[in-house]
Amino acid sequence: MRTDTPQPISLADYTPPAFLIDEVHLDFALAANTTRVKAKLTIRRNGDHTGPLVLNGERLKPISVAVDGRVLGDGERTIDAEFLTVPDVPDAFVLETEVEIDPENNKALEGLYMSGGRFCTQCEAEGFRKITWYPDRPDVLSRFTVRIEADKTFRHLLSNGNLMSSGELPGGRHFAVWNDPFPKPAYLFALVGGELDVLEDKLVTMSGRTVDLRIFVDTGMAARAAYAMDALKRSMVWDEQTFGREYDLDLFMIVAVRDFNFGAMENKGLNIFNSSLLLADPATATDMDFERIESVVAHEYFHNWTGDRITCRDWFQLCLKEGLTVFRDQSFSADMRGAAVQRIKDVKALRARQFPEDQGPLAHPVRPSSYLKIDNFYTATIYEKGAEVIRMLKTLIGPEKFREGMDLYFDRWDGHATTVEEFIRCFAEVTGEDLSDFFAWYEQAGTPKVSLKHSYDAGARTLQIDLSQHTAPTPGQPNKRPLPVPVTIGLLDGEGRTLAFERDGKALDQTVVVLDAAQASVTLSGVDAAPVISALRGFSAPVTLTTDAPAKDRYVQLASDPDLFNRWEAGQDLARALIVARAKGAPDEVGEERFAEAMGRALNDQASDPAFKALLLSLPSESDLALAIQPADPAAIHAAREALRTRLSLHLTEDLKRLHIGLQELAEFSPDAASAGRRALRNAALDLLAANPRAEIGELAEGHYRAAANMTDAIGGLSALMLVGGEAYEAALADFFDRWKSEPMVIDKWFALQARDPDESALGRVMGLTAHPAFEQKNPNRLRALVSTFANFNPSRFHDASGAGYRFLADQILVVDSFNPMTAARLVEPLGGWRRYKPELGALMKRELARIAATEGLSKNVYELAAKALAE
Ligand code: B3K
Ligand code: ZN
Repeated sequence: MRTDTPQPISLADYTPPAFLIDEVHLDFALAANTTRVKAKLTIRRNGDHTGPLVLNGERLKPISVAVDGRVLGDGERTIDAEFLTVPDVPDAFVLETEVEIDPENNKALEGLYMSGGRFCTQCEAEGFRKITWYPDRPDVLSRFTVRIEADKTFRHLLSNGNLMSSGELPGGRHFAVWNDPFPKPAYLFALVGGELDVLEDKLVTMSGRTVDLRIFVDTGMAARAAYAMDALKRSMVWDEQTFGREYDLDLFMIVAVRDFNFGAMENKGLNIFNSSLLLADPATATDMDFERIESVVAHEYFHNWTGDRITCRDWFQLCLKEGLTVFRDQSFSADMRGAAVQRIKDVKALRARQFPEDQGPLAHPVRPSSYLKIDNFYTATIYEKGAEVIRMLKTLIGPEKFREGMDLYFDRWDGHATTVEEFIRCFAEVTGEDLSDFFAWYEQAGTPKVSLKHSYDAGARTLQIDLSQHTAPTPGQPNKRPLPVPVTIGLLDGEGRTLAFERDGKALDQTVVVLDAAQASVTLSGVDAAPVISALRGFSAPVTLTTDAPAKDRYVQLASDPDLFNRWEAGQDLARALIVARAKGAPDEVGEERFAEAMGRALNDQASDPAFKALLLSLPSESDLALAIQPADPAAIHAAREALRTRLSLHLTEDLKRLHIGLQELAEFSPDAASAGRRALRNAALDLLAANPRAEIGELAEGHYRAAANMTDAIGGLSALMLVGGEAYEAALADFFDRWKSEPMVIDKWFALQARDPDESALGRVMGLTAHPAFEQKNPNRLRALVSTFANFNPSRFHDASGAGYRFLADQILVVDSFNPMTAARLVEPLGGWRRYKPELGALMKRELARIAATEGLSKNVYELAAKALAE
């Protein structure tokens, strides 16, 4: 049992740094187990701060510490597990230190570590302190010069900024010196050393400067970086055109590594990527991979302005860079791939990840006010809800004022570390509006529930809409205040035609009603017929909406709402209600049949886009449904959802088969959105056909798998075959492994696919796979492919009544925590929501959490999440 209770860090306790650093010179002598790091820091006191110099440093083997050229004796400095303290220092001085570190045995993948025989770094949030002693906080900005020396077998020696010099050294060694002219915090430092292939390109920026672009990858893989390079160039142009932001160095580099704790990292001028988010070709990557690569390349590139040039004062301001940068990458993807489809996908992700977080023990505001480990706050709330808040701001003030506010922000804060208040202040200034109420979106956790009631007066041709909001308490926030919720509304008549109306004397097709109190009403006039209300169009606010509209209105919307988000949403709402009714033991068979007919019509709508239809066909996920039925019974939800899928499958068999044949692609593979949309629809049709597994469908799926000319179709075929099961599936699975065993990223897919198997045998299979020779617990991608996919995306099997699924997850968390706390902590979430499940299950989940929390030597990362999940 752990005896020390770690102390939280609070936003209210922020104080400016005591010392500032004007120049940093780092000198690395790279060696797998004994890398030497010399640091020369030009330091001065900040303002009238007094007191000792305290620098962060962890797992460093001290060699020497000197102030102004004089080596300090033992009595003149103290070194403990977390800090170097020098009690007596002048107001301005040069500190020189030397330490030794062991990159090869660094399996936490934080600081300097080795992946695939190469050196690489990950410093955000607090990894730099594992490289050298330093004020490891984002508000200390400095200019870095970095010298790297290594054996020539480590052919490329890279760091941030521009290459100043390089050359040969005696003894088969060489060196490179890099300088980054832009002041930056230590978390943006990066270093890479090793044998790599490079894909090169160039881009001429808006002011006519030529920037060299280089993507470094595993040897032999350069061709697989072509799509990422293309995405990078499109991102650079888009940021110029959309936000007026130009790239600032002469060189932009990306390096792909296989061992990485998350997706990618925006180090200044030297992004480091998880190879799964960078390398792609049609044979080994799915359309979803291409799509994610495009968006993550853009995201990390956009950080150059929102994150690097302007950074966060402290980690409580994380959404300042992350929410804003997600908003920027979502806007980019919308422009690249179509706004409606992109919006639907973004909202699906928000609901899948952020909504459960907001309803659970880890609910926190977009800007939290305390934490134990900042690593635990790289959450869907900070990222995805953070992006929603920016989107609402733009909706409320309009696109022109939004751009003006952004320009002011870039202008005012370039080269600084700042806060969310200062960001919002820019918009308040350009609009002249008081945005203090809006700021509550950053400070209040929880998903508001908005309800809409209406009354139509045919004689007066008026429509009154009454809106109200309520947010349930979240941990530490028992009382919630109303938030300003922008609700975008349009009207349809009973035939689905747009119904114009007037608001405040203005003729309109659509309007934004701002619900800025507990309740608000609006009266629209000139409404010629009893309307179908299309509310929260485009998902104009991150809330859950309930309305008093009858189901028939949803059918009108499903057939013809011009707002495609709401057209899709209508289908989801209808499906959700039918599945919930069945899961509660009151199936609405007539309703299900009616729904199947409406889906058939939607599928045959020639005007609508295949990518959109594919989204329409996929029913709300089981975890989404678990939020709608509380306490949740995953087995009942799974059965009810499958029943509706089977009915759709039966009802639509001929349509689905026709789509499957008609959408067969004969042309050469192209990753563009339209082609990907056709493949998505074809695979969705096959998936739905497999919901009614018969020999004939088994053959169809097998044929689909065997004929696949790209990874999207191979996985589509294999997944459908998995639903049918039997020998053909086992044979295909073995074939797939054999074919791809030397491609780690494809083998990750092989593990992930089996982790999603809804069959009763899945838990046993997943546990067995942890003993497979290809399972690597120390590689986060492989671990997540199996363990996290199972716990997050296979609810009916994870929530096995015996509790064996929970025990399996807890065992994995404890083993991984002993070497990689950050990744172990990311596995805790599926247990965290135990209160939302039926009591028998909840008790078993809680038992595993208690076992985790009581484990000796547990990391702060896992402790924080387990303890919060258990707190009353
Ligand atoms: N900023 C990084 C995330 C760092 C996570 C550290 N635990 C990637 C990104 O959001 O772009
Ligand atoms: Zn980011």
